[in-house]
Amino acid sequence: MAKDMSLLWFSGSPPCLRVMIALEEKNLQGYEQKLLSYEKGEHRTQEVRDVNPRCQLPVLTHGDNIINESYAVCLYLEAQFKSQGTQLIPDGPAQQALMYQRMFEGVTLTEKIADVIYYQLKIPEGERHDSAVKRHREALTTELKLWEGYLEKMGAGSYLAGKNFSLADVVIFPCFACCFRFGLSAKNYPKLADYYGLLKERPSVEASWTTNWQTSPPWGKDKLKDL
Ligand SMILES: N[C@@H](CCC(=O)N[C@@H](CS)C(=O)NCC(=O)O)C(=O)O
Repeated sequence: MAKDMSLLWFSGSPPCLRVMIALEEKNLQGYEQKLLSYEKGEHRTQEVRDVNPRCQLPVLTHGDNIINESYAVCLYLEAQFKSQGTQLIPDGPAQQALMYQRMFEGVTLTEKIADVIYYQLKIPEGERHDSAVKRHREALTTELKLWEGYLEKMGAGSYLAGKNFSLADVVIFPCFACCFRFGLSAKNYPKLADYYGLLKERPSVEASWTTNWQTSPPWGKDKLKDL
């Protein structure tokens, strides 16, 4: 059970999903939750600014500790609750090296996904260019093929950094969940699709799977269909 812990989150947000999966894996159910609406701008308040000057979610509060970066939250939870729930950092140096490597490659993956999915949201109308859209889509395709190759090399039923589920999966799975939510083709990325299917059945993911993950917004349904 989670004591003295609260989470500000959005439904359908990959960084928020990371934190929720980590909390479940560490058996930290029962924390206080506040679900905010991105569409209604509920994150642009003084209450949120006080815990994150960038007004971004997730924000986890544990006692007097406030953490508003999803990677930092995941590492913090594993460090504080090391012997509770799933061990999320493997023991051996080689396994740790691969785990941290994949985990932080997720930063690049996240950026490339955002460049494609949120281009219209991030770039004002007069500043958009078809050439930039094309370039971002090509860069994301190359990136996703790289991950497809990683999974192929790991073998069927494997996780991103080995035979056991780890922090690499906690942080990367939401990126792929986002891709499939926005129409990525399972046919074009069969290993990513298998991995997505494997993790979707994990109890920590099922417990964190909220309505927004079941549908895509009308503007985004086919966004990644042709990659
Ligand atoms: N680096 C942050 C990024 C968090 C982030 O981008 N959150 C988005 C939701 S997915 C957000 O709060 N966006 C609201 C905004 O930027 O106004 C993390 O990993 O926690």
